[in-house]
Amino acid sequence: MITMKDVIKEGHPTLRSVAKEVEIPASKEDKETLRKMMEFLHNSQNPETAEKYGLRPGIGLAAPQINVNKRMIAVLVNDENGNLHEYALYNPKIVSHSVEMTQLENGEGCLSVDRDVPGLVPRYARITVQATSIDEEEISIRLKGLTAIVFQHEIDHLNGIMFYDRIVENNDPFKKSIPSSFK
Ligand code: SB7
Ligand code: NI
Repeated sequence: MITMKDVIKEGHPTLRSVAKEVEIPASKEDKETLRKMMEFLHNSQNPETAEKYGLRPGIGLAAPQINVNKRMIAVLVNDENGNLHEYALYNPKIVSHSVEMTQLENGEGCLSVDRDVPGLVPRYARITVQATSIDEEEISIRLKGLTAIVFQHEIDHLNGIMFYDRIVENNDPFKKSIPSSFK
């Protein structure tokens, strides 16, 4: 199973490189990596397993964060309306997005960053993502709110981008933001 010692930290060059496309059909090894990434998210959100293995709770994980430089992400998030979004994907791609932007009220964090980095991270309010699911179905999904933010954070990891690269100081104070109780 994946634990915190498998998660690489800022300063590691893999976090700054562009991950490679996964060849579909995926190899057994790639599929197993993606399955373990999702298992990590479940374990990290379960108070017993999180405590037992010392896991920081995570709502998303990108393969480069476990030093696998391939385009795979796992997302497990309860959105602001109480709906669960669970996705394990190969080669996710944002194919369209809103003009409107959003942000998490209290900024973002990252399992690969062991410090608080304050600041607002502008994200598209709505995105459409195409990807191949772990079951190898071509999917197209429309996302908004917290789920859309998490997807953008994870897809950024595939492109060597960290959340703090996007922090802006001069932000519109009237812009609608998502309360951080949903983080
Ligand atoms: C806040 C947290 C995350 C995404 C967007 C806003 C996920 C944190 C866990 N990760 O480091 C995943 O890359
Ligand atoms: Ni991250």
